[in-house]
Amino acid sequence: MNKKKVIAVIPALDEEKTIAKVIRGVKQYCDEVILIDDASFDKTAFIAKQEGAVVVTNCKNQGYDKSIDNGFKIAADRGASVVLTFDADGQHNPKDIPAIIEPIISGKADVVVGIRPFRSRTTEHLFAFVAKRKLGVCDPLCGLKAYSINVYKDIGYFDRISSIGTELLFNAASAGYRIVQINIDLNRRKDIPRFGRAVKANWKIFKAIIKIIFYGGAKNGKNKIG
Ligand SMILES: Nc1nc2c(ncn2[C@@H]2O[C@H](COP(=O)(O)OP(=O)(O)O)[C@@H](O)[C@H]2O)c(=O)[nH]1
Ligand SMILES: [Mg+2]
Repeated sequence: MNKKKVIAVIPALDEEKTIAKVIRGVKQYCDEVILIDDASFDKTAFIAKQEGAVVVTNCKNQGYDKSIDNGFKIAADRGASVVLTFDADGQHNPKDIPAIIEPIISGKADVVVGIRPFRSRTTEHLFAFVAKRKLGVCDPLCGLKAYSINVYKDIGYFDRISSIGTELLFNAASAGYRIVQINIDLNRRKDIPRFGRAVKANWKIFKAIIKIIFYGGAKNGKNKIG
């Protein structure tokens, strides 16, 4: 039987404090790790290479969505069947990976989305409300998601509207792909989020909501997830 190749894509910006432990944890459950270092000022890329990740270093900051999109292209070229996204800051628990990838490996789902036990920002609640009503997605901004590579190959693009890692999920949901949602663990971040402090991060999320409503898959709500 052919084993399905699982590749993790980790977007990272200045995460030297946590990246070694994150990669070690993720490697226990994935065949390969691709780290997209988005012009970090610190040693994130150096440490990630030492830990055996495939590292892409952007010369200038391209943003979360472009970074993930690039990671998916590389994962597809490297023969991935399942691709998951995982944060570099230590908030996610690698022990959740088997449950996140299992529905795809066993052919029961095309996309699996984590549901975090808490959300930090007001706009995250608003985004979740919109996503739940439109498509039944409870926690669209959860950074821990897994995809069958076929979804990416069929629909593609994370970076068309830059909606913080939600575009492919919404387009897949709208197109009728099978979405499964799973409760995950979440540690608290000890320093400032790389998306910025409260006002900046809330503004980014608010723009993402508007983009998803008007341009993304969410406007087509006919394929509700159960
Ligand atoms: N490639 C890339 N990664 C980013 C960027 N901003 C944040 N990240 C990464 O995305 C993940 C989530 O970011 P974080 O600031 O912790 O968001 P929060 O968990 O919603 O507070 C972390 O792994 C960050 O290093 C960016 O501009 N580019
Ligand atoms: Mg975080």
